[in-house]
Order: sequence, then C-alpha cells, then structure tokens
Amino acid sequence: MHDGLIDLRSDTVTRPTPAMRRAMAEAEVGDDVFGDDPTINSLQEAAAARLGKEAGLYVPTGSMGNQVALGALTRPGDEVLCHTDAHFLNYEGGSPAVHFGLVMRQLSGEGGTIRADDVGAAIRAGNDHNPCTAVVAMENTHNAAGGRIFPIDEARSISKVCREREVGAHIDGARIFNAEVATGTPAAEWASCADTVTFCFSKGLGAPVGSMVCSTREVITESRRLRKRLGGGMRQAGVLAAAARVALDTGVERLAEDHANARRLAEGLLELHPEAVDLDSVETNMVYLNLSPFSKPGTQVSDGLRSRGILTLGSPGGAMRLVTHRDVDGDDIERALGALRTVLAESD
Ligand code: TLP
Repeated sequence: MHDGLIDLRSDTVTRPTPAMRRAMAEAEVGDDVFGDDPTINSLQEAAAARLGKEAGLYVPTGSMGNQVALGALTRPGDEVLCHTDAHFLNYEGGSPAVHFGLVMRQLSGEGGTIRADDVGAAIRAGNDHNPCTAVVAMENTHNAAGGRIFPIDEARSISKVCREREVGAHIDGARIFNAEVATGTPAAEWASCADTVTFCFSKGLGAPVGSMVCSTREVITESRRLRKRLGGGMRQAGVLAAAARVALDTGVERLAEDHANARRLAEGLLELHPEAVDLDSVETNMVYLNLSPFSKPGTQVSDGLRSRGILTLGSPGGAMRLVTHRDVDGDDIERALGALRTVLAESD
C-alpha cells in the first residue's frame, strides 16, 4: 500500500523496492545499441538461461516484446493464429497489423486456451488466395481470462503440431512466472513449446520497467533489428535492467503471496454472493468480480471504492478485474473486502 491507497488495477503499479533503487544507482552501464551495457547483457543471459533459450533481448515493454517476436517470425501478409482474447490482438493498438502487416486469425477456447486440434485444423500453407499461417500464439497466464494458466500438455500438443506443419510458435508469457509458481512447472517447460517467449519484469516481479524476449540467437538478432526499427534501442538502460535483475532474482517465489491474497479476496467476495466469483478460475493473481448479481455498473462500483481508498478499473461491463501484487498485503485485502461489501450493498 502506498499513500494510503490500495491499488488493485494491475500488478504493473508496484513501486521499486529499496534493493532495486540501490541496484539502479550502482548499475554499471554502457551504450546498449552498441551491445556495450554489461548490466543488460548479463540480464539477457540470465533470462535466456532461466527459460532454456539461447539468447534474450531486453525491451521497454511487453507490447514491444510481442511485436518484435511476431515480426521476427513472419513476413508481411502472413497469418497469426491466436485466442480471440489475446493481449496483442485487443490491447496493443492493432500493432501486429500496423507494424508487420500481419493478419490475426482468432480461435476460441475456455480460459484463454487454444486447442491443438483447432490449431491443426486452422493452419493453412498459403497459396495464391490465402495468407500463410506463420505463427501460433499462446498467452500464459491469460490476462483477459483472469490469470488462467495455459495447460502445459496443451502447449506441448500445439508445439508438436507447429513443428510438424513448420509453423512458428510464440508465447506471450508476460506473467509466465505466475504460472511457474502456481503449478511448480518451470517456465522453461512452456518456453520449450515455443520459438519465442516474452515475459515482463514490470508486472508481478515488481520492476519499474522492462520485458524480455527469449529465443534462438538468430531470432534474437532479427528481433534486435526490429526493436531498433520501433525505436526501442535504449542506450544506458542498464539503470533499468539492474532493477529488473533484482526482480528476476528475488521476485519469483514471492508471487505465491499474491496468489494466496487473490484467493482470499475471491473467497471473501463469494461470501457476499455465491455468483460473485468463479473460484475455480482464480489460479494466480487475478480475480474477476461478476457484477451482475449486484446490478451495478463497474464505473459506479469503482467510484464508490475510490472514495474509500481502493483503486480499481471501472469498466462499464459486468465484470471487474482485481489484481494482487507486491504492494498489497493481507490486511489490504481485508480492507478492500470491507469496502467492497459496503459499496456492493449500497442502495442507488
Ligand atoms: N497488460 C496490462 C494492460 O495492458 C491490460 C495489464 O494491466 O494487465 N501481454 C499481457 C498478457 C499483458 O497483460 C500485458 C499488459 C502485455 C502483454 C503488455 O505489456 P506492457 O504493458 O509492458 O506493454
């Protein structure tokens, strides 16, 4: 909690820890566009090793990570198969189309998971008429599905289909370490199912800035060229990478606390109404509050919570995403539940 506020809008809102600030102040730096920043180089190596890939590329944002990865695996006019709720499809400003001329072909699936059978049926080789399927994309954990984990067996089956059909695979692993901590399955197991995998330091891991793309040396060389094209060559960004390194080294195991807090929040909401939350869908650090039993628009609930010091995203729809992170502790969850109880019960 900062400034007396409890911020449940996203896990992107955490402030750097004292250890991160110290590491930033003391970071050795160089010009990373020349490949000279030792802190970035070391972070890239550590991240790649952790995901079992040859090389890594530090990028300013998860969005840029997705973009350079998709760009490196495709040619303009190619098709990307993805879930209909994929982040890069809905929340990155149409970037794959704008920057790389890609066509998005959407597959549906429970909990943000696309199925290998559907992928196999959808892949097309490309001819005079069709776009050629170049990449199949997975998201783990799945943001719009409420932080759901992409089942590892399905990822393995999709990877097999992709290899057989000579199609690339990408994982938007913005929160892949939440999946690792929740399941005990190493993030590298998912990464082995894809050619490119991204993850964010700036979400549950708690760093102020930055994401990583991991892949083969060849794909990372191309991604680096695309990062420059998008304006993402950041010079002495070792000051940022230093905080990201602290996040990677010390932030992973701690995610279990966020998961426990999300579960406590969901259980508390269920006490308000049995349909307030689908408890089975709370697998990591997100809770989707179903507002329909309370007959109140999200904007009204959000305004009521704000006046009680709780920040949420007040979408006009019937669900409200609540996200736990390092700057929210167990007491904050109880306080948030108290405020929710009052606001949801208020008469209009
Ligand atoms: N997600 C943000 C918002 O954009 C919605 C959030 O608050 O959750 N992939 C996934 C799965 C993401 O959830 C996000 C950010 C990104 C990529 C993009 O990361 P950034 O914000 O660093 O570009």
